[in-house]
Amino acid sequence: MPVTHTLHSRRNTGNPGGELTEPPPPRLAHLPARDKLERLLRVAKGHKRALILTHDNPDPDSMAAAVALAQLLERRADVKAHVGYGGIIGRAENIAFVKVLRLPISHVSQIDFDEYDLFGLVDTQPRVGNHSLPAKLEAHIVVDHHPLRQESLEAPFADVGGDFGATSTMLTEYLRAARLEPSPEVATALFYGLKADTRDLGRETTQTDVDSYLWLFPRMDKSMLAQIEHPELPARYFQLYHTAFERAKVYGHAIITDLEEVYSPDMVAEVAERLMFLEGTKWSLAFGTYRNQLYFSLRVKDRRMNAGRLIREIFEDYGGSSGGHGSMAGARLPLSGKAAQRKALKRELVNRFKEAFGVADERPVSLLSAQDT
Ligand SMILES: [Mn+2]
Repeated sequence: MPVTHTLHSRRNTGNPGGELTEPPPPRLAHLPARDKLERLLRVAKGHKRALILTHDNPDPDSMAAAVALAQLLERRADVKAHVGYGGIIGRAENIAFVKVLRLPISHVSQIDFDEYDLFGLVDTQPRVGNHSLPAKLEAHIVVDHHPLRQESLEAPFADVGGDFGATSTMLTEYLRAARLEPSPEVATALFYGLKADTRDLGRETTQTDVDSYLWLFPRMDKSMLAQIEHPELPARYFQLYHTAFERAKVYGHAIITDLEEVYSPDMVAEVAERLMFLEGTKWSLAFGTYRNQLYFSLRVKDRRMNAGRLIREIFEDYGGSSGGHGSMAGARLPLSGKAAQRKALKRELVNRFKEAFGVADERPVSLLSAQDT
């Protein structure tokens, strides 16, 4: 059973008041897939219409997991299910992902929340602040591979914080437990979601991710995958990279770049990821503005450092929302005030990061004039 290793990985530390006479029930994330499936279907059955939401500016892992969950609810719980997202789908790969696989997803502006009686969140959690479920509505179903936030356990069904490199892996486990054959499109979506989140199984990957990858491989469509992975790119993509390289500053083992206005918030993450490839780099930070919000994206190579915790600590003080885990994290902060104030805020935030990277006193070198080591 590929999930058994998670039984030993983490213990439930939630013990409100310390007055429990019997041990708390094991957390869902630690149960075998078949038990989780049974619980999921019990929560869903009897409802009429489900809305599954990804996180905002969704990545392939989020969209694949949402579509797979919707299909699972339709076929096994008899609930009509739709997938919605907030923000925009901006990266060329992600646009191709939705188009090539003809994924049935709609923008929240096209969704009437009153039409639904069951709500799900995937690849995010209720209080993270990066999804578009209105605050007055509660999520019934939460499936996410990011670290558990205790409040998420208040949802009737919360499968959160197991050892999975991708939420797509979790959904693959559910499909297998339900003996549900995914269509080639859904299999391709899950395969690419898993591949992208684990960077080809090379980052924060567990045995369950590998098992899911191998299970999906014969079921997915290779030519569709190729169209997604090698999309045509708009001119502004190259223009953005031009800006990124031109403005990137190297501080010893850290590289930081200010992208100014970006055409899509997920490009901030892509650039942070790309600059991490610079030899000798341990920290990569990129930031940019999109529709009056400031987006930060952080990548970390040092295993002793936790990107998610660091970015949370910094943005907590500014009222922004953030998320992430060991090696990658992101944050978003609404911008107000005049240009000078915004500039000061950015400088302040960058200084906080520089301190955390241990390069506060380092003299910056422009990437374009940096010497090879
Ligand atoms: Mn994910």
